[in-house]
Amino acid sequence: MLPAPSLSPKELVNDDVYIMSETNMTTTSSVATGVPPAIDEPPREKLTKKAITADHPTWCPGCGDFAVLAAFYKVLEKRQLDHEKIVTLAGIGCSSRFPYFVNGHGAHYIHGRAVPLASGISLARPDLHVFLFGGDGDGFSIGGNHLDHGARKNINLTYFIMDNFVYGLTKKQTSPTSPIGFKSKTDPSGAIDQPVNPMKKLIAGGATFIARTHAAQVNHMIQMIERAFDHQGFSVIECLSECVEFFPDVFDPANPKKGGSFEVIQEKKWDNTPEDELRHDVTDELAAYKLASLPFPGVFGVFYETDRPTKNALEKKWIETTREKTGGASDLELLQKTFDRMK
Ligand SMILES: Cc1ncc(C[n+]2csc(CCOP(=O)(O)OP(=O)(O)O)c2C)c(N)n1
Ligand code: SF4
Ligand SMILES: [Mg+2]
Repeated sequence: MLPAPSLSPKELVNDDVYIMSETNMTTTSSVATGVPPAIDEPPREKLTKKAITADHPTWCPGCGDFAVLAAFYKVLEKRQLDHEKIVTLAGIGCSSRFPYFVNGHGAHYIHGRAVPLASGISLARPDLHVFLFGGDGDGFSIGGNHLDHGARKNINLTYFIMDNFVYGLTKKQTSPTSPIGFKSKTDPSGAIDQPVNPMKKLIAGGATFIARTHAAQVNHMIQMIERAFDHQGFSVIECLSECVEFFPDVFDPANPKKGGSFEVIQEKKWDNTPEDELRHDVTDELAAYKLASLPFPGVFGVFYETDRPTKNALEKKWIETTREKTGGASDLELLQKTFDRMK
């Protein structure tokens, strides 16, 4: 048998699993008494940028992803989220290195599989703030199918897709958002396939919050992250984030500092004015689809937002109903009953 870990008295009281081990049965256990132990909460320290910052980002100088990280730090600081409740998850790619640079719970997971991982975490621990980061390849190519299912299930999480129209980490292959004609290692004579339209894909998939932003617009990014975070459900932001190494200048047409124009969606204010007739109703799926059809660089802001029960809420209700039906039997008792039936 492994030696018992050496724990402080406080840890002993708090760690039910440890208390339940055969070598450590104790009457102070919350399991034994059914009464959670009273613990004095130490005063919370302010969540600062220093506290959230982890490793120094390893992106190329000038990469758009730096600005995304800065915007995310700002949101965490502004919202003063409980530090231990912050979870950042990602697949594989330059953009997916994101969790390394955030001091919080997190995982740099399998390419394209971050949505299922995040879904499990969100469902099992609804108290956590689940933030998912990744690239266009990770989200729309290998992970495209998972994206659709996360969206239709309306899992409660915030997904930020850093779209650079290229596979950056693997050094310039055509991505699902690369424009026709883009020359890459996989399309030396220019891409010939119709690119994915992220907004249309997300609307059709059933995401309940869909927005678009640009890494050169930090304030706009912050606004979009906050709106997505406040939304209950599967909220996704596509952010044009330049890969200066393999697809430079591609987002200049939407960058006023580079001669482009950043056109922000004017949302309806419901103020009964004639101007309001022309503003965008974020709950109108067809209107969102029309906005998504505008030629590149298109418009930025919230395309679509709707209220639909999350899988988190539906599953919780289903678990509660089942518990009632089974007379509050424990998980172990239910499992035992299942085994008994199989005898
Ligand atoms: C299963 C699997 N297939 C392929 C790869 C190789 N791979 C790693 S990252 C990547 C594409 C990353 O592109 P994107 O998601 O757009 O991120 P970026 O690097 O552009 O930020 C690919 C194809 C992998 N790691 N795992
Ligand atoms: S290769 Fe492109 S996406 Fe990757 S870190 Fe460098 S600039 Fe950023
Ligand atoms: Mg990419």
